[in-house]
Amino acid sequence: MVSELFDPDAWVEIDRFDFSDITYHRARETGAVRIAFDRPEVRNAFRPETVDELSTALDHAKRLTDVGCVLLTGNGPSEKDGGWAFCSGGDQSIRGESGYEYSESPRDSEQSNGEGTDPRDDADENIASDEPSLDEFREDAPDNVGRLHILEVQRQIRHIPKPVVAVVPGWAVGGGHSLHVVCDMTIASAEHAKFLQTDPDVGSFDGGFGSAYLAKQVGQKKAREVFFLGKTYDAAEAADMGMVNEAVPHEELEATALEWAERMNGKSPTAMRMLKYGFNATDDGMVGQQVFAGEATRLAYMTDEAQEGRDAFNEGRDPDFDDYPWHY
Ligand code: 1HA
Repeated sequence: MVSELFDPDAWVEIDRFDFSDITYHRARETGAVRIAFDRPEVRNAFRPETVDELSTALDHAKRLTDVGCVLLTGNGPSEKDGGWAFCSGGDQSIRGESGYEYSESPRDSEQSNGEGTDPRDDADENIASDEPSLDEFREDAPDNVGRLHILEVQRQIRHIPKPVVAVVPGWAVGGGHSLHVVCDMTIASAEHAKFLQTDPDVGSFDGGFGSAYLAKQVGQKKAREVFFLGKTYDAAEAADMGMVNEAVPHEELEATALEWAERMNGKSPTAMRMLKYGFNATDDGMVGQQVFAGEATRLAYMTDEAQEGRDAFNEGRDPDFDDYPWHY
């Protein structure tokens, strides 16, 4: 069983990756993928391995040109006590002095597993690993350094050119809360979803999207309350605050999320991409401008006008833009 809320008839596993901490499926009927934390016994806390897998799946989902929506959720319930979770943030049991540590030194795991341990290696030759090979490090270089690379995943969610929906069946806590904040929309279980910021309880702080972007969603006073008082909010309260789009009956959570995906997939991919980047742009500074402008460049590339510029260069002649007006 993937998860009690998971409908096996609606999804097919993407099994090219050997994931241990997440599950990854694509919908049979619409262009959507479902990425789920799969550590329900620890309320879906993430460790570095989880973050690597999440990053790989998001990068893969980005490249699926027939997929218009990503659903991010947590499998459950916990076999131990029946508790539900979206994600409870960084796994505190493997937190070292400078961040979250791999269970095995990355160098040892590369040696013991040999080539292809990065799921991206044998997944698709177009999906290259951006990690340096560990034999490029000096023999005595520190290796199992603490990681905080969930922040890289936050940026992936922010920049993937399609909506990402947080589908919250239970606890969204700490770094898990920040993940829901950074997603484009959040749908939550009316009965079981609970939103809580424990960062300052464990001496951690997401001073980036997790707090600043939350304040854009719920207002400064309320966002400060979330972090400074650490109160727990249910789905209805979170919806009232403006950080959850809709609270739905627990049993209908995933089906409703899939309906949302289907609905979004009926829309123009270009319009959706430009909207997402347009929404991001004001908060993302020059990076937001760059990402938005990159898509404007793509649209321009698709015009005869830009193709005349390319053709003129390739043919060794001056470009002739006379047919193209100075639009106003
Ligand atoms: O803030 C950041 C970052 C900021 C900047 C850059 C990078 C960052 C990266 C990460 C983070 C953070 O995520 S910091 C915040 C880390 N998370 C927490 O502080 C949440 C800790 N957990 C809880 O507060 C509670 O467990 C809970 C509210 C999520 C659930 O409570 P509940 O339903 O009463 O269950 P509980 O019995 O506490 O937990 C069930 C099991 O899951 C327990 O294990 P067991 O006793 O059964 O062996 C519990 O230890 C385990 N568990 C839950 N959350 C975590 C966890 N184990 C490790 N890490 C967890 N986060």
